[in-house]
Parts: sequence; C-alpha cells; structure tokens
Amino acid sequence: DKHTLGSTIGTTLDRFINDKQGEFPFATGELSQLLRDIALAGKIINREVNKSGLLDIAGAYGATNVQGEEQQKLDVIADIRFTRALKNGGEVCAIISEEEDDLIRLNSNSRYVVAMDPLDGSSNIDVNVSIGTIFSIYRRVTPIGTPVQMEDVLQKGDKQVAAGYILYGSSTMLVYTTGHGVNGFTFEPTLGEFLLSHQNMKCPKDGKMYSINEGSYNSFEPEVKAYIEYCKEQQYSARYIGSLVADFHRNLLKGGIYIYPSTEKAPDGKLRLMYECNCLAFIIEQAGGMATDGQRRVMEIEPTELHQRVPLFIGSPDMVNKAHAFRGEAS
Ligand code: AHM
Ligand code: MG
Repeated sequence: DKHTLGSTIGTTLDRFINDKQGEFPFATGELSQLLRDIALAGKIINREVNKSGLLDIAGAYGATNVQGEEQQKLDVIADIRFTRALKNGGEVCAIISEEEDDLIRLNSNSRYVVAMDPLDGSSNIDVNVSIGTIFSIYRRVTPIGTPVQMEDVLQKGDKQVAAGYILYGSSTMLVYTTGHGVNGFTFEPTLGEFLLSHQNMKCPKDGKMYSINEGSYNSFEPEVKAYIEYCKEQQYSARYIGSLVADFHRNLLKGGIYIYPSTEKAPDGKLRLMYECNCLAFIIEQAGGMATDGQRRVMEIEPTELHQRVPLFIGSPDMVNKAHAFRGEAS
C-alpha cells in the first residue's frame, strides 16, 4: 500500500542507503557515507558531461574558470572532481584511478580504498555517445592510521565490499551493489536526486545479443572466432557501442554477452582488472550473471599491478558458458 514505509520505487538514493545500513552488522556508517560521496561526485561529473558540448561556446564567451579547468579534457576533469569529492568526504585512505599512474594517498585514518575509472569511454565524449564512471570499494588490510601499502589496493575482486557505475546516457543512472543484490537509480535533474528505478536487478539467464569489436576478428583466438561464428549462426544481434558501461548496462537489462578478448594489439585484452573488470564482475554476479577472462572467474584473479589488463567475457551465464565451451574444441 502506498503508505508503507521502506525502500520502494522512487525512494531517493540517500534514503535507500540509510535503510540498507541494517544489512551490515556492526556498521559504523562510513561505507554509507562513502557511497553518498560517490553519488555526489557522480552528480558533479554529470553536470560537466552535460555541458561538454558547450565548452567551446562557453570559452568563446570568456567563461573559463581561473584554473583553466574548462579547457582540460573531460576525463581529466572527472578525475579531479571525483578525487576531490572523496578527499573532502574523508572516508577513503587511497584511490587508484585509470587517470593516475600511482596510487593517491588520502586520509590514512580511513578504512576504505577506492578503485575507479572516472570517465570510461572517453573517445565517445566528442561524439555525444554514452560514457560512464566505474568504481570499486575495498576495505584496507593494514591497520587504520598506518601508511597505505600496495597490499591494501591490490586485492582480489572477491574482496570488494561495494561496486558500481554511473552511466551518462539518455538518462543518468547509478547502479551499485554491496553484495546484497543490485539496485539502479535514475537521476532526476530537477530534484538533483538519484531515485530508485530498477530494484533488485537480474541479468537474463540467456540472451541474443553479443558485443565485441569485430574489427579485430582476424587476431582473435580460434575459440573466440568459433563462438562469434556460433552467434551469427544463431542470428544474434551484434551490439557494440564501444563504451563499456553502456554495453554492459544494456546486456544486464536485456541479456547478452560482452567480450573484450586477447587481440594482436592487446594480448591481455584492453580492459583493466582493478577498475573496470572486477567492478562489473561483482555487479553481474550479484545479478545472476558471469564474468571470466575466458577461463578463470575474474574476481579470483590475483592482481599484481595497478593497471593490469585482463580479457573479459561478461554477461548472461548461459552465453558466457557457451563461449567457454568452444575452448579446446576449436582449432
Ligand atoms: P578507455 O578506458 O580508454 O576509455 O577504454 C575503454 C573502452 C571501453 O569503454 C570500451 O568497451 C572499449 O574501450 C572499446 O575498445 P575498442 O575501441 O578497442 O573496441
Ligand atoms: Mg576505461
């Protein structure tokens, strides 16, 4: 009934996070606060993304700010804004980012580590195609108050305590999990709030869409070629935006598989384990899907470097399993 309290469609993200805090025994509220900080960063980046087409026009009218930030590339701006929001929030001891070579140390009295790609799909910015922010949250393993170590940031994906993405598309959406299912929120710009729009998201068990950059077909491994041929025999639809978050989000909702395999140009694939693959792997598993590197579960891969790459096979479980079935068979 409409007067029932609790999280239902239309609940604000802040309210939802508060309601869910009970799912964490002994919770101190720090993770909830961190999630709110990330949502705020998302709103800020959303604002920048929405006005990106106006940048030159704004510049022509002398509206560039004192730091000249408006002239920087949007992915760099997103990195700065995101880092600043997390720094001001105070809940994070270290960040690793696609935009930064090394880890960024923040408040050593905090317990959480964030891995992020502040703006993925940056080649799509100039052509008004959807882009996204990806994030993972880990609990540090060394004692609070001591300097952050590499082992705090190089943790396996199954140690994530939360993960999510923000999709700047025809609507802006924030989708996240804390290991208790996946929920999606759509941004309502006039209210400035993310509202619960997709409760307890589930990926269809099977699908009819495959997403891969087929331009690199000639350098795919035989088993990947064989699976692609199978998709064509089945007359599946090819859907490839070239923007990971957008391709992933569509497949999550509609059923499908996204593959970034090993290629000649990118022998370990293109995507990064720490701030692209693990995060989406956590979400897809929570939604009933699968994520592998073609053999191993992504979240069990032991990271050795911040910017490590891995091949990615992710989406509906029946499709990922089918893709695996061609391994060994193909030659
Ligand atoms: P980026 O992190 O440099 O933006 O690259 C990641 C993007 C993904 O969003 C997308 O799925 C992939 O690169 C597309 O790569 P390709 O153009 O090789 O198909
Ligand atoms: Mg990226």
